Amino acid sequence: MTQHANFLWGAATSSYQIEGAVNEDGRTPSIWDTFCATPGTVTDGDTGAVACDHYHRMPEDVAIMAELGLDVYRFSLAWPRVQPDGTGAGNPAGIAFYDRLVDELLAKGIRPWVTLYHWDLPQALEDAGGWPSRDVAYRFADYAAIAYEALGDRVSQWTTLNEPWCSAVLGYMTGRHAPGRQDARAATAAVHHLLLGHGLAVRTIRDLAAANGRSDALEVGITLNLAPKLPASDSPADLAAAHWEDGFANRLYLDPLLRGEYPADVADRLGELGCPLPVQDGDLETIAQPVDVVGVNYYSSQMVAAAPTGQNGWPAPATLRRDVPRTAMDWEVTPGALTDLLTRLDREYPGPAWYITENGAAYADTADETGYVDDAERAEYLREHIDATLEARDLGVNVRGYFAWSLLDNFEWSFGYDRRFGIVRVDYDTLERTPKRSARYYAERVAAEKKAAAETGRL
Ligand code: PNW
Repeated sequence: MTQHANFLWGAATSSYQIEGAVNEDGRTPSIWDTFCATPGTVTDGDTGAVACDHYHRMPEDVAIMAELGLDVYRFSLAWPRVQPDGTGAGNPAGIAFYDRLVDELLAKGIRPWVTLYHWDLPQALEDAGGWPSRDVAYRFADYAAIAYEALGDRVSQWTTLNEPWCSAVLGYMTGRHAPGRQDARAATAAVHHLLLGHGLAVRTIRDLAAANGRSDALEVGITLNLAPKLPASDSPADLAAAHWEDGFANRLYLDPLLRGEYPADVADRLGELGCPLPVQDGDLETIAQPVDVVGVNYYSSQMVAAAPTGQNGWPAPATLRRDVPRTAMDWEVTPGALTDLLTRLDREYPGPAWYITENGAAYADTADETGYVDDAERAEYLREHIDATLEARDLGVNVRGYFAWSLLDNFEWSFGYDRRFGIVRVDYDTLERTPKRSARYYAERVAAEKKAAAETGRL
């Protein structure tokens, strides 16, 4: 694995949230196209059919990244563009878009960082059972091979999955995300098959990189959404509630990936609830393939208290509202918990390089007549969380980069276009892009940090 000379500064997006062009060049429907077409699922009936029209405006968006001085751009591939049926051969016309994107980035000196799966599963694979079906893990590894064969000559940074918790829990348990199923047993099967798919894909990518003499440059890993769960008091009941929440949200992914075993307390409880993890012989070895990188998507932390057991015996701890600022998502702004999270990760799961692969905030933006947004709150949110990240680095944590979420205002899943996370405004009538104050802040901060790093010669 490569150690970069410097901390990397970037911004992130995902395919369904920005691309639009859902029927072009052989792309087939994903579970999000289907979900958006289902009444009552997404605010105002919004869909990703046009989104930011990034598919047609990609060079303009890369030019904005270059103006901001970004080192690296994290984006995802739409599986139904690359391999429309979710099985079989790749689709040259769909792959050509990512070829152009990668070439445009490299021409501007921006490193491409590819995520293979940011939630847009080909509908054909959901129809075949989706992530609760073991077969989809093997289909994912085949897709990873197609993607790596197409782009691996120019892309060294590969992330398998974005936030498997969201895919499994929001997709198959609460039904808030596509495919909108509400079946806890299916959700825990999805957890295991997502992780298995990750491990199979890591193995596939490493083998292909080795066969092509590219292993030295390769950095492969996964991105998790991790949120500290803080007990409301030292009472045994509150401590147990926080431990369960940490187990179900965080340890259920970290432990198999980085220690090769599911956390026994969580796995046992899921079994008792009739929702076992469908582990077969050899699966944990596959899941625990060494990774170079673990991406951390961090937005908030939660304070947890004991509460009566919920539906069907599921633990249902209460989340307490603290007296702290909140974003338009109603998420509490808790930058200090990010420093604590990173120090805990490096201590309890040593080995990988950590990157903040998403961090940002939705606020109720108001644009002036030129489209400019004076989003002082978002700039402040970024400042506090960059400070928190660099504090962890200065404490010795192996954290190597930071990505703002998001480059552009975009399709915020079940909230549609009603929540804006961009550092760049998108006018959804004209599709015009206008950097916000937060983008100026970020560009200045990145420039200052790079200058300081060059002066001190810091690695
Ligand atoms: C992440 N939750 O999603 C995703 O990676 C992005 O695509 C998304 O736009 C961003 O965060 C902002 O929401 C999450 O309910 C969605 O805890 C929901 C949750 C967490 C992350």
